[in-house]
Amino acid sequence: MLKSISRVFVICLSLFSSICFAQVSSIQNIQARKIQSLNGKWNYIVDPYENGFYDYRHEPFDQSKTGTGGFFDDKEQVNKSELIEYNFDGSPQMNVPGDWNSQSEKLELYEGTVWLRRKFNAQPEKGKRYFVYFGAVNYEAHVYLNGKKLGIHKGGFTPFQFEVTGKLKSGNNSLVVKADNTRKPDEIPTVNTDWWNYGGITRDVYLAELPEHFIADYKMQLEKGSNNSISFSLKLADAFAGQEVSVSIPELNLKKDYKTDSEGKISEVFIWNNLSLWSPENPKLYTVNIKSANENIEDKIGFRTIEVKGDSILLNGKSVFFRGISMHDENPLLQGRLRSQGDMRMMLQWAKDLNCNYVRLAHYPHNEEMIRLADEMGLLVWAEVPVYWTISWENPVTYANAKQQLTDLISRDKNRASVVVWSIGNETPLSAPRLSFMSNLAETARSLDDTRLVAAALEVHREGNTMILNDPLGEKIDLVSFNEYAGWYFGGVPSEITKYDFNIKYNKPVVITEFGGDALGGFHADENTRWSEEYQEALYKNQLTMLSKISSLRGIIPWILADFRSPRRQHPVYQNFWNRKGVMTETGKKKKAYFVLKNFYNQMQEKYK
Ligand code: GCB
Repeated sequence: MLKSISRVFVICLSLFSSICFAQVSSIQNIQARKIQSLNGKWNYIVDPYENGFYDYRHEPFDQSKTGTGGFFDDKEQVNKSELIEYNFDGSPQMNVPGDWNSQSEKLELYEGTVWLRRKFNAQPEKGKRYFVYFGAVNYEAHVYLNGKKLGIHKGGFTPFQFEVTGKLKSGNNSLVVKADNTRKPDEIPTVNTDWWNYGGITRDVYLAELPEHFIADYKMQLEKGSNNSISFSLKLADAFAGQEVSVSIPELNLKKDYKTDSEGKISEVFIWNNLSLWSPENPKLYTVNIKSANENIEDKIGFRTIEVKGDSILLNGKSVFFRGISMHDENPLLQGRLRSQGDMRMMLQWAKDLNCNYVRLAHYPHNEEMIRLADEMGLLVWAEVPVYWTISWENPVTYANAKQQLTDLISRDKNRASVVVWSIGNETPLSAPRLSFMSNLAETARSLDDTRLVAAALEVHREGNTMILNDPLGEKIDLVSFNEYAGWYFGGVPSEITKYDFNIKYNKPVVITEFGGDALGGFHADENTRWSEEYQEALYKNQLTMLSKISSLRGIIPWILADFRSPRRQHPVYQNFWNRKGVMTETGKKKKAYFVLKNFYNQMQEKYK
């Protein structure tokens, strides 16, 4: 189950090049390692024609045998007659982490290649291993150190790293990233989404220094359905046997000593009674220390169970109602991706103020820090991969990409008590190839982690006034979750919503993953007037009345906490590239619907006490 850093998937693009690229699952708990931050000001060059990558015959410089001319060389003119048509030092700077769209007006709508360069000092020591680690780059990253290609990574929201042992220079080093956020039909996500395609190095960058035989990965969680059976496993970066490792939780006086086996692994399940279980009401985290000869990793881990029984969801054995809200990885105030812990805390605090116990982090993996904050602040999490709308279901490379993103998400967040649901996608249209693609993803999620629920946001279809859910994928997942936009995309004005009823094929807990409608904050009219706060308020009231008819309703996650940016939303008066379905505006003002929802959550909290 554990994925090792040494498990290298080498994908050779040998048909058209001699370059190979490697993907490894990321180092567990990077923040607790010896790291040097490579965040800060990076120089950048906007390159719409990819001049820095291809020569005039459109041959990639970094694959030609006759020397290079690519921007990754980061050349400076030394001889006055030398021709070099780029210069990082003279180019503008942007903040990393940070999307480019929100940092330069010129780049607001830009999709394509931007080169980013950071110079840094290093003093590599013998016997140590070094990695450059990226929290996320959207979407395709080509990474170069001192002019040499380290590799390629695809996928805009998951971490990755490249080993630079032996490649790092003592003194000054040049790290160059070609980030390309061009949308393509066969990628994950595909060309069509309802969110801003923020490009760039959107999460932290580190240089990590690690000892030989370092601890690549570990997992510590309660076994499914048990409140005292702790499963612990660990994997070194290599198959080194006999490494002594101790694990302790000082607060519990718990200490265990192990030795790695011939594969460099440890795996044990042990009983420990009287754990204070994690829940939104009691977000208890224990400090866990994992020590080997050369490492001392500290983590904060919560223990809880999550299960489905019939149509109930049991958190620590007790029936729970998900008082949810969706959010994007976006700070509406800055109109860009969340860049700091402060940004993230603000969004989660807004959810808490609404009396939520649950957040859907839509529609792709959010920052690791966000999940750690959810652990700390007591919010359950629905975590998702960007398998969104019309994916290329029949392309095996697309499937491999989706599977990798899901694997990397689960690998990164498996020790976070807050995460209770792995979502394998959103609103994917019914077809046989899609069913097989999605079923395989569901199996992947279960094989990597059998302690959490697996779900997807499905769709309903309508016959008369009945909304029918009979998607065959429903068999393979734990929740009946679907998006439903009565009163907005269909069904007339809000007062007509209550005419609907439901025909749901599966006897499983129902968690509505989306409903909602747009309202421009501050625009007031009667409840039949589109875009008004009153329309949205009436929509919420009637939705809640309609949904309360579902006896197996165990949660709702309205769409969405705050207005967010989307190129699909073009009404010049009401939208202006904003999706206005937030119950809060882009400046954090509460719309009328906010209070309807909060009131409902207060009632649900009482009911499920
Ligand atoms: C949906 C999508 C979400 C959109 C929303 C909308 O069903 O899942 O990403 O933003 O509808 O506003 O239409």
